[in-house]
Amino acid sequence: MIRFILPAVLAGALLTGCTVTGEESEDKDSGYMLSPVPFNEVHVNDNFWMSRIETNRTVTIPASFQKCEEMGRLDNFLIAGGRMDGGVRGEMPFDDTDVYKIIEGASYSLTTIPDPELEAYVDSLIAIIAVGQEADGYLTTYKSIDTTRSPAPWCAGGSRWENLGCSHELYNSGHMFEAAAAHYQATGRRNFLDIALKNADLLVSVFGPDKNPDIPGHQVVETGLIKLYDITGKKDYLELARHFLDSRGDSTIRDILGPYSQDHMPVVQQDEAVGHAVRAVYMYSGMTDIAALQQDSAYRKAVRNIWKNVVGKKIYITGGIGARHDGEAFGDNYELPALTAYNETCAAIANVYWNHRMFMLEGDAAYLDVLERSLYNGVISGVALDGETFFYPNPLECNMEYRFNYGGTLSREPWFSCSCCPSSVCRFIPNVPGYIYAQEESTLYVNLFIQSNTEVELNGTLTHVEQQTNYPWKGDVKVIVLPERKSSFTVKIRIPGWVSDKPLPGGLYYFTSPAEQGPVLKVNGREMDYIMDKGFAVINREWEPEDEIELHLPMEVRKVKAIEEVADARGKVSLERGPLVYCVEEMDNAGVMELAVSEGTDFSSEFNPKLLNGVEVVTASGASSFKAIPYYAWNNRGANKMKVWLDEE
Ligand code: FUB
Ligand code: ZN
Repeated sequence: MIRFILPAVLAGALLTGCTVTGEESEDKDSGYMLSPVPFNEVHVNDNFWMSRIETNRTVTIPASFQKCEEMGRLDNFLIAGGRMDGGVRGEMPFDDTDVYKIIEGASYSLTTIPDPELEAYVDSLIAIIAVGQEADGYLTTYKSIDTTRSPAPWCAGGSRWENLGCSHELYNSGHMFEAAAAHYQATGRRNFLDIALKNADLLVSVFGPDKNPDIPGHQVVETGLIKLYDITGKKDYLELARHFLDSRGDSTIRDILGPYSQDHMPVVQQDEAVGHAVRAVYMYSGMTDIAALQQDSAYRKAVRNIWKNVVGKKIYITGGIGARHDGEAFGDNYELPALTAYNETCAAIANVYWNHRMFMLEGDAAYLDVLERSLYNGVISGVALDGETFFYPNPLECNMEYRFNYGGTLSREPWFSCSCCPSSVCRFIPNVPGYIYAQEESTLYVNLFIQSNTEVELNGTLTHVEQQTNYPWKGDVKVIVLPERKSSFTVKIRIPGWVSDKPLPGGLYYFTSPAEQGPVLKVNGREMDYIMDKGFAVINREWEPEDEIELHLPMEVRKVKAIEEVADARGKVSLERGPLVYCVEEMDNAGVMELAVSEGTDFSSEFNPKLLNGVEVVTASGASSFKAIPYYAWNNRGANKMKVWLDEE
C-alpha cells in the first residue's frame, strides 16, 4: 500500500497553518421531498460493497494520489503560486480537478474510517492548493502559469474567462467546491472550504446578470455552488448557480455554445438528452437541485421530460449513457451500438447522482431502478476488481480489434492523460451507503438491498434498522426494525422493476417471458398483501422491537430484448439475473463471438467463490452451452473478446 508522505520538494513549499473561523451554517430546507440517510450514518457490512469501499480507500485513492504527484498535478499549484519553477505539467485544462476529486473521495472515507495519516496528507495537499490560488481567489493553475499557452489542441489560450466554452475554469471551480464541501463536512476544518469560498466569491463578483454573461462549457459549477450554499446559506451562490442554468441557450446575451454543451435552447425547454454526456447529466443534476430548492415547476417539468427521453431512448441495458466516442456524447434516439459504445464511467456515475436526486424529488422507485442498474453494471465495470486499473469507455462488446479504451488500448489502465474517470471512481464509491435508505417524516424507505445497519428517528422514536442480505447474489432480504419502544410509522421497501416486467423503466427493454415467480413479502414470518406506492411495498403498522420484514426477490436468469427501434440489438438477447447484466467472455468460451441463444437453451446459475472475487456464474445448456459472468467483472483476467448481446437462433 502506498503511504501518504508528501515528497520533500512539495512539502518544503507548503504554507503553514489554516484559518478556522466560525461562520455558522444555516439550517435550510433542501426542498427535496425525501432526505437520504447520509452515507456516514449507514454501516455497510456486506460481502459486495464493503470490499469495494475498502479497496477504494486502501488502493484506488492512494494510487490515484500517487499518480497526481507523478504527473505533476500538484506541481502545477506550486508553479502557479511561484513556489516552483517550470511550465504547466499535464495535458488537460482540468488536471487540477483530479486532485480535488480524490480529496473528495478521501474526505468521505475519513468520515467513516478515521485515518490520521490520510487526513494529514490531505491537509498538506490543501496547503499546496492554497499556494496556487491567486490573491483575488482565482484558481486554475494552467492559466495562472501561462495564459498564452493553449491548454489542449481543442482549446486556445487566453486571459481569464476568455474561452469558457473549453477553458474549464468554471469546471475546475465546481469540482473544487464539491470537494471542499465534502472535506468540511468530513473534518469540520475550513482550510479547503475557505479556498473554495474565496473562489466562489470571485465568481459571484464576475458573473451574473449585468456582469460577464458567459457560462461554463462544462457544467458542475452549478451543483458545486449549491453545495456551498447548503453549507453557508449564502444566497449569492444559489443565485449564481441558477443564473448559469437560466442563461444557457440564450443567444440574445452571448454567442451560444450549441448542443454539445447543452447550450442550444433554454434549459427549461430541453426535452432530449444531447451533447457531451457528462456535461449534460451534471447539468440535469443541477436543474433537479433548483427544481427542489426553489420549487420550480418549469425546471421540474424539464428534468422529467429529459429523464423520459434518456430511459425511453438513450440508455444502455447496463445503465451506461453516452453512445458516441465522437464528442463523448449522447447519440440520436435509439442509437445504442454495442461495440463502439462510449458509456464513459463518469457518465454512469453522473447518472447515479442525477437519478438519486430525481428519486429524492419525486419519491418514485423508477429512478432507483435506473440508479441500481447503473450502479451494479455500468459504474463498477469502470474499475478493476483490484481497484488499480480503469475503463474510461464501457462498451458492451469487445472484438479485440476496436480499441475502445482511452489511449487506444484494449485493457484496463492505471491512469489516463485525461483521468476524470479514475478520480470520479475515488469520489463516488465511498458514497454508496448513502443511497441505501431515505426518509420522509415518519416513513423509512429501503431503496437498495445492501447488508447494513443504521439509526433513524421515526415518529419521534429512535429506531435501529438492520438489513441482512447476500444481494445481488441472493434475493432474500431481511430488515429488522428495532424501535426504542413501540411506535407507529411506515416502512416502504422497494420492489425492483426487474422482478416483474421492467428491466428498466421507459420501455426500451423487455423480458422475453413473464417472471415465473413474483416477490414475496412477510412481516414476522407471515406473508402479507401489500399496497404498492410508486414502486414501494408499503408497510404501515405499530412496530415493536425486533419486528422483521422478509422480502424474497426471485433471482431467475432472464432473457432481455431491446425494442425493434434499437437497430444494433435486433435479433439479439442479453441475460440478466437480478440487477446484474451478464456477458460472455472468450476466457470462458471458445468462439465467443459466434455464441447464440435459442428457445431450447436452459439456464442455471451457481456461485463460484474463487472466480473474480466471487461471482454467480450463469451456465447455458441444452441447445447451446456457454458460461456467462456479470458484465461488471469482464476484462479482469486480461483483455479478451466479450459480448453482452447474444444472437438469437
Ligand atoms: O472535460 C472534463 C472531463 O473530461 C469530462 O467530463 C470527460 O468526459 C472528459 O472529457
Ligand atoms: Zn471520465
